Amino acid sequence: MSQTIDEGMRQSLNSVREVNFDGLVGPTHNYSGLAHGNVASMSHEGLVANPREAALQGLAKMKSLMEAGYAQGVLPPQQRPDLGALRALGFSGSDAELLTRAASDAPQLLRAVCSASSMWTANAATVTPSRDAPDGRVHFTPANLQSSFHRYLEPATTGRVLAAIFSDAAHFAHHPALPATPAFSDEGAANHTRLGAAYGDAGVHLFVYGRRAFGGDGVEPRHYPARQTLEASQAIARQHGLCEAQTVFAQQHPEAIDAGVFHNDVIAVGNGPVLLYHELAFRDEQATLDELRHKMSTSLIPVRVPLEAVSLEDAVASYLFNSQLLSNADGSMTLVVPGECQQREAVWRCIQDHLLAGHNPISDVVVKDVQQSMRNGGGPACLRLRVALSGAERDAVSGSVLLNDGLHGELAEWVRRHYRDRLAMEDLADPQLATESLTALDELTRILAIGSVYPFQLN
Ligand code: SUG
Repeated sequence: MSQTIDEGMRQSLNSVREVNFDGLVGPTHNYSGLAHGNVASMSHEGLVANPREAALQGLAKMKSLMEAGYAQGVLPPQQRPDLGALRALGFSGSDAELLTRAASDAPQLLRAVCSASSMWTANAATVTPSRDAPDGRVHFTPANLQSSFHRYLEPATTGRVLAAIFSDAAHFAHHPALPATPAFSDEGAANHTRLGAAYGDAGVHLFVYGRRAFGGDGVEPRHYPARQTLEASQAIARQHGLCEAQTVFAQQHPEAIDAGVFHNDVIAVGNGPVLLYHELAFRDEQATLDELRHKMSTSLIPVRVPLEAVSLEDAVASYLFNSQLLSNADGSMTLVVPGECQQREAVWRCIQDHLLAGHNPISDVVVKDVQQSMRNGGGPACLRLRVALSGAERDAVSGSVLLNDGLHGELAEWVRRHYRDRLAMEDLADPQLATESLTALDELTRILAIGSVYPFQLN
């Protein structure tokens, strides 16, 4: 009997795969320069965006990874413009009047309520796989994203979307976003890395924070905000039932944040036992590695990129570390990098001479063009939320959100039908854009079969 259970358990653990849930780029994708401390967002303010191209670039990345054998999911964008947010801030009148008034009286607010920032689903939530949680369920906490107004608008809908997709309470547990106040500033999985042997094996959770809310020693960035607090990361670990032996909390290097590294996933990426990171990723590199080694039940494979090989400026401009590191069946790993890595000589050299030629499992580099997203500071890794799921958990996923050829075709056709190929700042006040966007999203919830998740569908 016990042998049967062990065998069943073994099979279930072997069946665990990482599913990358990419955010679909929304119809209002634009360059508003909203993200302070995000060099790409700040420097591309005012550029004319191409939402159609952005969404198709995202879908092309998803399709090619699906075709290469990786499990791929999709998450819908949010309702934008968020007219409810404008009303809550005192604007009134018809929808068209709201937009006109906001455009003339508070253009920054109009920009914020139009942002398509939910595409970066690495910031949607923090996820703990069932293997690590004491109740054997997958745990989710939407990030409160309180450090910027345009992103603070995301968690309510994110929570509904996650609850609609991961609705089976036997497998999935949902927690409320942390209090949206600076002490608990949380940016989700972008500052969380799970390390271990195979996906089905026990993991150690590396939480990276930029500052402490209470009792810090004052060593913090000086120019740009630290978006994640230690207290937020600790609260999420508590919500998910993670104990001390399963967690490592490390401070991000303040110099990196001041150079434009606004999330840990702009300077480090982990997968399985591999941690690919820049010399200036962590304030105390040695202590971070030592604690990981001590707590992991498999040997950590650190892949360190020294400052002399890649400067912080090159790291931020190329997003080398915002790559997806994906496991292959033979134990090797593929690094999915943004096209910008090819344009920086030092970075491309580092990939060839240091990463591919080094003693580590990275055997292959794949280049993806996500330039529309990159110009707002979102690379391949920002665009996806990693959810490790067993076979039974994948079967329990609701809606049509796991990508296949049919769904990809439908989504690409939907984008071509509804999205504009040009969006400038002055277009944000166009009431027609709001109508187009809602029409598209209403149809999308039917394609994805996720029910009503948007405020306009619930009222
Ligand atoms: O929060 N950009 C996002 C980019 C998020 C990238 N995510 C990860 N690193 N995981 C941000 O800074 C710019 C939007 C604008 O300017 O309209 C923006 O929000």
